[in-house]
Amino acid sequence: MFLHAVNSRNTMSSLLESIVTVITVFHKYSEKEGDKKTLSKNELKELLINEMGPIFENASNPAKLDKIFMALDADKNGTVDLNDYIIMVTSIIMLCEETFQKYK
Ligand SMILES: [Ca+2]
Ligand SMILES: [Ca+2]
Repeated sequence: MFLHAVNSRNTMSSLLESIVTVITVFHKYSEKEGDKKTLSKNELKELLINEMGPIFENASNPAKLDKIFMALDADKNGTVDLNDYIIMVTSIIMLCEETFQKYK
């Protein structure tokens, strides 16, 4: 059922499609080097710059990237996993909503 929904992307609701995109983007970067299921600092940097440009412009600054990475790596094991990433995406959704309400 779930796989069928994911495979028939063109008939998907925009919310389901967005959820699949969130996961697909994570793997696009997590599979570049080392552990395929986690983001290294380099992989995170590329994801932030390419996919979140306007929000994380400062990710190309090594000191700023260190801070972002440490904040996301809640269990301090040197990698950002899907769970850490989803918490980041959720926080950004909340921020967007706040901004949206402010300027509505
Ligand atoms: Ca990786
Ligand atoms: Ca971690």
